[in-house]
Amino acid sequence: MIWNKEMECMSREQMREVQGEKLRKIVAHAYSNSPFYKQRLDEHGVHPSDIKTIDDIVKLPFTVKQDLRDNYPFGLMAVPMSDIIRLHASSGTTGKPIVVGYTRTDLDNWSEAVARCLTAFGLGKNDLVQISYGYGLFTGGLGAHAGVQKIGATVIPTSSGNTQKQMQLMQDFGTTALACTPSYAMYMSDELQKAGITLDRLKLRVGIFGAEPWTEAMRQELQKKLGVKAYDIYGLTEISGPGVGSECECQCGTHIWEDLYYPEIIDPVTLKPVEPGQKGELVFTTLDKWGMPMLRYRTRDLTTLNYEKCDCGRTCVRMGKIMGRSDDMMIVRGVNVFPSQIESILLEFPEYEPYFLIEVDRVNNTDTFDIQVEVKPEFYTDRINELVRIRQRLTSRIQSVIGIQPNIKIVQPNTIERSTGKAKRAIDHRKFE
Ligand code: DLL
Repeated sequence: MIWNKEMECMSREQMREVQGEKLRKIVAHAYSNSPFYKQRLDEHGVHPSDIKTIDDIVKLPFTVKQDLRDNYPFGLMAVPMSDIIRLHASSGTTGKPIVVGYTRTDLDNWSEAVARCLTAFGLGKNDLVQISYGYGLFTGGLGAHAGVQKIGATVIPTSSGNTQKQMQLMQDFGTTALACTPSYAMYMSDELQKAGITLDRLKLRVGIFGAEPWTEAMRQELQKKLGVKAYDIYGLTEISGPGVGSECECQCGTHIWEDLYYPEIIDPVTLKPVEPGQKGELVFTTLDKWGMPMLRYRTRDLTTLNYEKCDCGRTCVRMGKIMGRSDDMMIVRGVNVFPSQIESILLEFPEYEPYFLIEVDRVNNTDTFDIQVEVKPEFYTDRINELVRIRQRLTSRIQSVIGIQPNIKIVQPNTIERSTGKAKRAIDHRKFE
């Protein structure tokens, strides 16, 4: 099923027309109503009249997270506050939170985007969707909520946490779809197993997982453990929230709803567009968001775009899995390390749990690279030789994939903190002056 066939399946030429038309309007709106954008565009010598087709987007300057921080809280709004009917915020790890504001039209467009995602997952009126993303300033809970209502399915607004109750309701209500971060889904599946709740007592069939990077190996694991088809849903606060794009039944790339959110991939160093299909930093322009439009916002997410038509019939561009944020990437002893690489490797080993914590520090001018991992309780034996052997295999595998040798620390089962939201999987203790 396709929620909005017209927008999701139009030809590339038509889409470019729609995008060009919308870009002209949103740039004119931002220029006339946001002092921030007026100044930015003036400084770059660009005027709204320079924007004629979607190709002209490259004339626009970029917007970055620091712009949102510098203009905290409402400096990027392009409508009077009386037209803003919702605020969300994202705290990030450092500094002031960033704040976003939505008009009624913005909320409608956002729920339209989420409705497209949910329909692409095969959900409809008869489904019961348990939303275990956090409700509140985080966009996950309320964003997913509005989309579920839009398609006429039943919302079970549990928010995150209180896992025992989540499991109870899941059984009692016959939840058919679970929406949460993949790390919370993994934790929940372990708890279900511990509680002896077998899959035949559940009606789950779809997982709506996103808000953090996760690997194909993790998908296989979650599908097996929860008895669902696990779909990726992507989004970010600055651009609206969950539902900027999602997979379809083919599970072969995340369709971006391009009539609402225009994606580009740039080289994060030269800031020039990369060759088609190449990896780079994802940049979004919101084409239909009026409260707080974003022009060429640099997401820091690293991925690729594929414009080939999908087997599902949708023509909207497909984004590859997010490799990680360029912010998350750590350079350890000169080598790029992404937490998702460790996740994939751990899932290759039946002995290990997919929970881990990377800690990097610098001692005597050399980077240390420690990884805490848990073995499954049945492998956590007193036989020290056994553990040494398992540890050695993991060390070699990580060294061969990443190129540097980690110091693996096997910790007791259930030691690494379980997450009900976005998992924290790396800590960098190094001080860079
Ligand atoms: O995480 C919005 C969201 C909520 C998306 C629920 C999906 C589901 P932020 O807190 O602003 O918003 O974080 C946005 O999270 O730039 C990516 O780095 C990461 N991210 C979000 N979805 C995915 C995904 C929400 N499916 C940041 N895969 C983004 C990988 C993701 N990373």
